[in-house]
Amino acid sequence: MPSELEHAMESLIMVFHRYAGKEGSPGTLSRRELRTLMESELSGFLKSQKDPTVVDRLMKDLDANRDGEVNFEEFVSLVLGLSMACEECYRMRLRKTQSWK
Ligand SMILES: [Ca+2]
Ligand SMILES: [Ca+2]
Repeated sequence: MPSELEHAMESLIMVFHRYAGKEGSPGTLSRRELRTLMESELSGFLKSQKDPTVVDRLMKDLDANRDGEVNFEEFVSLVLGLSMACEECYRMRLRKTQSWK
């Protein structure tokens, strides 16, 4: 039985490959695959971004090796960035509830 963290890592890998395998290279996300992934798996984040070019800008930022595709390493840096933002919100909420006591 995998632990919570092991399960989270496995989910990350599974989600990446589910979308990366749709077209072109099965090991990397094309722009269209990234968009589909964002729309299905990160729709909350996408909705909070009013800019319609957010996926294009994200793609440019993430593509560290400039090959026009997002590999797993580049994808993980996106998840990491979003997780850090979420953790910050979490801490802020925590602090608020504590100050109410
Ligand atoms: Ca692909
Ligand atoms: Ca790349």
